[in-house]
Amino acid sequence: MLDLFSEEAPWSEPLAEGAVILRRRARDEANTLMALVTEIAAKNPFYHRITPGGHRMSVAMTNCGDFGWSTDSRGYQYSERDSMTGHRWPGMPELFRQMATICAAEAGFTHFTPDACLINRYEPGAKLTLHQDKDEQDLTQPIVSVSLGLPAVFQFGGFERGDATQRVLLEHGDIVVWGGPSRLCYHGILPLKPGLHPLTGAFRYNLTFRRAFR
Ligand code: MD3
Ligand code: FE
Repeated sequence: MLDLFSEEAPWSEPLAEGAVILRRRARDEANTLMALVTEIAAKNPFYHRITPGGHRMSVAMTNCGDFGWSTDSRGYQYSERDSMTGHRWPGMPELFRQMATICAAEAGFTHFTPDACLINRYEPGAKLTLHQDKDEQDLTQPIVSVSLGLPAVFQFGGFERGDATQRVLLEHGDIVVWGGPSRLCYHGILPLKPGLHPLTGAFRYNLTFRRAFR
């Protein structure tokens, strides 16, 4: 018999001090979110950017919102325009803004209003080496991350690059809110395993909602 209620409801898992995974929290919105990502990418395509060290990133990126994060020969920065195109970033869809604010509040961070959304696209083999996110002005503001499509192994450690790391699988629809002390933890993504997802095909997408400037 057709059972419309067989899917598990979202659940939450504490991950570290100030960090919580809202499992499958974006599952119902995933189709709409992906359609919006496609619209954004039609205006401002995904690029593999070149880091100041001259390396081509295996993750392709675009942004939406008042500011976008990118890297080029000059460094890493938030800017109002894409230095590749000279254009302003596409606006942040209302659904993005609302989900980020609501999920931050569910994790205990009230009044979070993102001004930037970085969209990462992973293809098989793409990875993000251990790093900290500290290009934002106010590090007391959380970051909300939404994973869509193929699963990836997320790695997170401590406040020093050499600290022990834990591994967590991030799957389609998972949202993670990073605030408090966890905001400055080193983290990364292991090389993506090839696969086919019904919504995203051969890719994994990750949306991170950020407050870049006060
Ligand atoms: C922990 N993105 O864009 S999302 C990034 O899946 C980034 O694309 C990964 O790391 C991705 O900077 C991981 C989870 C995440 C995002 C931001 C964080 C974890 C975080 C900021 C601080 C601490
Ligand atoms: Fe990061």
